[in-house]
Amino acid sequence: MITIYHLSSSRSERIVWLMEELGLEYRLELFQREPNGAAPQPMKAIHALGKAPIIRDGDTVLAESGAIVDYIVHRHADGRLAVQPNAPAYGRYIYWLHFAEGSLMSLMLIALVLSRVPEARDSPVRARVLDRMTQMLSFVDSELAGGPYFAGADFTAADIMMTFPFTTMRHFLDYDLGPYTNILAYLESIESRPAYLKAMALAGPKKKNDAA
Ligand SMILES: N[C@@H](CCC(=O)N[C@@H](CS)C(=O)NCC(=O)O)C(=O)O
Repeated sequence: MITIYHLSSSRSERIVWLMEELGLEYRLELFQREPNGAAPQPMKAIHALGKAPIIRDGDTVLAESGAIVDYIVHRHADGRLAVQPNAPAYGRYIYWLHFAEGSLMSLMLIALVLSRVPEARDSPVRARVLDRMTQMLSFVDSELAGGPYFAGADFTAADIMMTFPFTTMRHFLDYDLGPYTNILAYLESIESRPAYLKAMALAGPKKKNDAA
């Protein structure tokens, strides 16, 4: 059985959600963040970087949420919630699957770090990063216009990767989703999914302002 090492208020909620969507059994091991927001030392005994999520599946220990999602849907779910390479939606699927960490979360983390540096408040660098946030959020919003999901008609693992930046991440980085009506409508549909609700009850954020 897969063990999910879950850090409070973190990306590892994605893996709990994925397992709930797939109806797969798992064991959940919970870790609380240190007062400064870092993952606790025992997570480093499981994986050298000690960052969440980490899973154990027999002899395999795997980190990196996108890799874990890909691993689980192919190794344990016969490709359910993935899009097959010969399907028309495959390009969209892998784009959003990777965009979540590769582009969106990396920009949000820069914005997060700058938001914690008082001297950066009025700097042109921060203004540029915020401009890029606006550009990226507008892009995502326009891409969802044809929805209902990131890959198109069907809910996929790309949705599991793409939701965290608009939900739990906002407990760390305060930004306004108000202008992005397609993203808001999308989140409403996600938040009505029983598997999502169950995963958030088990592994969702409990309080604001932990460090990401
Ligand atoms: N790109 C990685 C990021 C992993 C990551 O930074 N996880 C955060 C939680 S959301 C973490 O463990 N932070 C605590 C720390 O770095 O000590 C992924 O998607 O898994």
